[in-house]
Parts: sequence; structure tokens; C-alpha cells
Amino acid sequence: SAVNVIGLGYIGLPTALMMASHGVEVVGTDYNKELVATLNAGQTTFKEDGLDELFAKALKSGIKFTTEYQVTDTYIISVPTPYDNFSKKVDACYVVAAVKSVMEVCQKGASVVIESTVSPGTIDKYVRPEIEKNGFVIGKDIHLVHAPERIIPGNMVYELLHNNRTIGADDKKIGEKVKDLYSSFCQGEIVVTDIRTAEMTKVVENTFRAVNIAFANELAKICRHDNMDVYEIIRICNMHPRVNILQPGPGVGGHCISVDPWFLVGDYPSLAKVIDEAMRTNDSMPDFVLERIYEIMKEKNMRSIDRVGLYGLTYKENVDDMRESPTLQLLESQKRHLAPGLKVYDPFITYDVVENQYHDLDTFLKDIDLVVVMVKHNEIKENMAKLRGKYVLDCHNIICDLPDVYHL
Ligand code: SAJ
Repeated sequence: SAVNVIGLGYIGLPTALMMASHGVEVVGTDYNKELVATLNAGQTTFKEDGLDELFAKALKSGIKFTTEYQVTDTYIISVPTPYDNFSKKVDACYVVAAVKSVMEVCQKGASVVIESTVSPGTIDKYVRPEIEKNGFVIGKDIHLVHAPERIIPGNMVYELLHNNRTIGADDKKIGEKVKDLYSSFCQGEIVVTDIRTAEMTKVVENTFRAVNIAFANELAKICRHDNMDVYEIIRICNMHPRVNILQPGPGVGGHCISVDPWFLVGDYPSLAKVIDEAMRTNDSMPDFVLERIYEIMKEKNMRSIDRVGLYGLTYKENVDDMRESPTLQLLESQKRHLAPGLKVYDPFITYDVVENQYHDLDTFLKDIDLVVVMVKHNEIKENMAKLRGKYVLDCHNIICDLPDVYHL
């Protein structure tokens, strides 16, 4: 049986490659012609450990890439769900558009699997009617499934193979059928449940992490207030068998942890109070870093912010993804304070994104006196010695054996 994976981004591409290299007949579809051309020219479109090897294997197994939708038994939809930071709402328009295109080619008996993360209730409210509009009876003519992804950028290929997964289907038999498909490569346990539960679990998992990061960030603020070492406190607390505190940081980025919990706040404003407060705490961190920068500048008699440099533009370490990144949030906020001039460098971002951006670590360091470690890329750990003689605001507690290191 053949699969058409629709949307060849961070999730769709590795999923398509994984299935293809495990004997499934796969066609990958994306509306972006350039992306399809790049893949057909034998190149992947982003960096991930093991992705290129997986790509080579999938090509050998005969995977195809095209801009057209195919007639297959199963459609896996993994298109983006854009998010409006201002209204705190997610837009399922790409998911609905993809389903609409699938309806134009699919035949009775096909399964439509939504992998994209959606706000709970979206599939019933927007996807189901799109299918029914075409005269199909769901559960009889077309089977609808939600299989939310769980892989973490930076370790995607490994996690795709090993993570447990959730399959949501209102018809158990169909759930089991799609489970068999994912079992072609997934070595983790696959739980079959209903669609609404699957939608909710995905958002709740990311909310759990957001709330726990917020707790660590709040501790950092409390400890700063009375000059206590938050890292030492967390380290000792985590020696307790039932305590496992996460790490504070300069903010929370990415398209998941900083976004999904807002779905619950939006849908249950009078109930999701802890979540709401946690999200605000995480969102306040870039401003907290900015305050720390001004404090250090004052203490060290630094007059101009243009001798301050932000190291890292991506939303986390060792990836090239900048979505909702704390550094971009900080720069936005600084613009509002009418104090431009901060310098920026990231080894993973080789093209110009913001003003005063550098593409070479040595030149960047030459032009600044205070380095703010925004992202714990391996590169900075490898080049730690180059920071000697600078003031450092280490937002991740990774710089050791240097004088003049400040923390959150
Ligand atoms: N962060 C902290 N402190 C920590 C851990 C993370 O400040 O202790 C920050 C990171 O620096 C980053 C943000 O949180 O800015 C999110 O990073 P992450 O590594 O926690 O997660 P993501 O967004 O890369 O991936 C998450 C994962 N979800 C969970 O772990 C519950 C992943 O499994 C999901 O598949 C992914 O979201 C998704 O696509 O939903």
C-alpha cells in the first residue's frame, strides 16, 4: 500500500524518508517547487543528525518528490499550522487546504492522517466538514486519523525510530491499520485512542514542558532577587527522588512549546490559569535578560550597548530554526526601548536576518566587550577560551573557568 506524505518540512520529510527506507512505497508532495527541486536534485533542506544517510537510503528505495497530490491508500498531512503571536490563535488553513486537495484525488477507502499539531477540536470543527462536503461519509468512505508527532529538533531521526506514539482514530480498526503503517519503522509503543484525545495529549505534553520551564525561570528570578545560585539550588533539589526541575534560560522559543499551551489558554481562559501565568513568565525572559545587560553595563561602566553582542539567534542549540527565538524576541523588545545597536552572531545562520549581524565569531568578539550567551551551541563550548577578557552574561550556565561571568 502506498502513502502520500503532504508537506515536506521538519516533520514530513523525515517521516516520509523513514517510511520509504522501511519498505513503504512513498511519494512526498509539497506545493513549494523549489523545495521539491532541491530534494529531486539529491539534497536535503535542513540539517539533522542522520538525515542525509536516511535520505540516501530512501532514494535507493524509490521515494519520489513532486508538487502533485497522488492517488494512494493513505495520506499523511504534515503542513505547518501558522500561529499569530498577537491574537494567540493558530490557523488551520494549511491543514484544511491540504485536505481539500486530497479530496480532489482520493478514492473511497483512503485514510487521511493529520500529523500537524492542531488546537484541540480542530479536526472535528474544520477537517471533518471539508471531507463531508465532498459527499464522503467519514468512517465508511474516508477514514480520518490524527497521529501527532513527538520528535525533538536536534535528535529527530533517533526519536522518530524510538519514541512512543499516539494514534487517534474514532474507528478502532482503522487506528490499528495506521498503527501497522507506523510500526514499519517505529520501535516505540503505539497507543490507539480517539481523535479528540490524541489532539489533547499532544498539546498537553508541550504544555507540561512549558509550565516546568516557567517554574525554573521563576526560580531564576527569585534567586536573582536575593543573589542566590539558582543552578546549585536546582542541582541539589534534583537529588531528591521525586524532584526534577528543568533549566532556566533566556526564554522559550520554537514552534511548539512557546505556542501550543496558548491553545488551552485561548479555549479555557477562566480555567487554564497556571498555564497562562507560566506562558507569561517564559515570555518575560528576554526582557529579563535585557535588564541584566543594563545592570552589567552599569556595573562595568560600559556606556554604549553597541559593545554588547548576543551569541545565538536560533531558538535552541545546534539547530538552524529561528522560529519564536528568544534572541529575536529580545531584539524586538529592545527596538521598542529605542536602543538599537546590539550585535548578533550565530554559527548556524549564514545569511542576514537582523541588523548588526556577524558571520564570523572572531570579528564578532573583537567588536564587543560583553558577550550574552543566548544559545548553548556546541561551538561556544568549543571556543570558550576566546571569551577570556570579555564580560560574559551566560544565560545557560555553560561557561566555566573564566572570570567576569554573570548569570540570569
Ligand atoms: N528550554 C529551557 N529550559 C529547559 C529546556 C528547554 O529554557 O530546561 C527552552 C529551549 O531552549 C527552547 C524551548 O525551551 O527555547 C523549547 O525547546 P525543547 O528542546 O524543550 O523543545 P522543542 O520545542 O524543540 O520540541 C518540543 C518537544 N516536546 C516535548 O518535549 C514535550 C518535542 O518532543 C515535540 O515533538 C516538539 O516540541 C513539537 O514539535 O511539538
